[in-house]
Amino acid sequence: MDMTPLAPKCGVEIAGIQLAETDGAQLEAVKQAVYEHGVGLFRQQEFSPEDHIAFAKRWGGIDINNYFPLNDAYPEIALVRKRADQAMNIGGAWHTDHSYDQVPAMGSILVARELPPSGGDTLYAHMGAAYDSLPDDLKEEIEGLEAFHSADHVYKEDGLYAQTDMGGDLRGQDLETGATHPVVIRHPETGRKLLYVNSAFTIHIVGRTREESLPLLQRLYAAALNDENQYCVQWQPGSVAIWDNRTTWHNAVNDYQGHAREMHRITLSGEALAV
Ligand SMILES: O=C(O)CCC(=O)C(=O)O
Ligand SMILES: [Fe+2]
Repeated sequence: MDMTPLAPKCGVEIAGIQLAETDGAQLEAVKQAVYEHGVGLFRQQEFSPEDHIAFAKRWGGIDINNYFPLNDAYPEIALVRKRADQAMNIGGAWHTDHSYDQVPAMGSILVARELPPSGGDTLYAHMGAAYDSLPDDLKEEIEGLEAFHSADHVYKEDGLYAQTDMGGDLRGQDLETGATHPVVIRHPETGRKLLYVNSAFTIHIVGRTREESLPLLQRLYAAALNDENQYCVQWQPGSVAIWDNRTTWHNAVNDYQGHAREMHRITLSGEALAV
């Protein structure tokens, strides 16, 4: 197994293994690499839906996403799909999945099933590197703060997606979400400090209104992205990415109008987050 960092501070390509055939020691090494680098990229995988489910079960628990359409034959697999005639995609802005849950999903295993002729990349950004790059006064300012997260403005029947041509595909539009997490968390496995707010789901700092919170949140969002801590996954047939929602943000680039794209996603269960 060969591990090659992909950007100075985000992502690792893991070659020389087939995920469907990993032994216990390889699985452990893959987990540590994903926790540390935020996203692991695997090329030329023979990875059927059955392999996908079996691998996710070996990793840990599976969370069923409440919103995305499910694969009829394999209910553990969510379809991250854009039809050729659709304009809106899923996840087309910087975010971290499930921060609106009190126990957020650990991450996802995403498998490319149908790709557009070009484009359709996924960007990742490392929130440990983002935290480290904050100026000292900003680090001090956010010490001990908590933030409230929700997905209601995105997924509910009057939310962002419902107003687009993707709304009809979604489930769970009557759900209500809300969770509070520290603004800076420690990774449960690596112990690294990570910035844990994101512009898609973080609503406000606890104890402040949204209006009072926005200047600080926007400073953090602007500081969180830089060339060194971002990596762009260019999908190919057979590509699989496994990412850690605590360590990274991601953003699915919607630049392939007129073409379909379909990814299979299994969401991995996580744990409560703490400083
Ligand atoms: O389609 C992608 O590349 C990722 C979409 C996304 O945000 C997700 O599956 O969580
Ligand atoms: Fe996402």
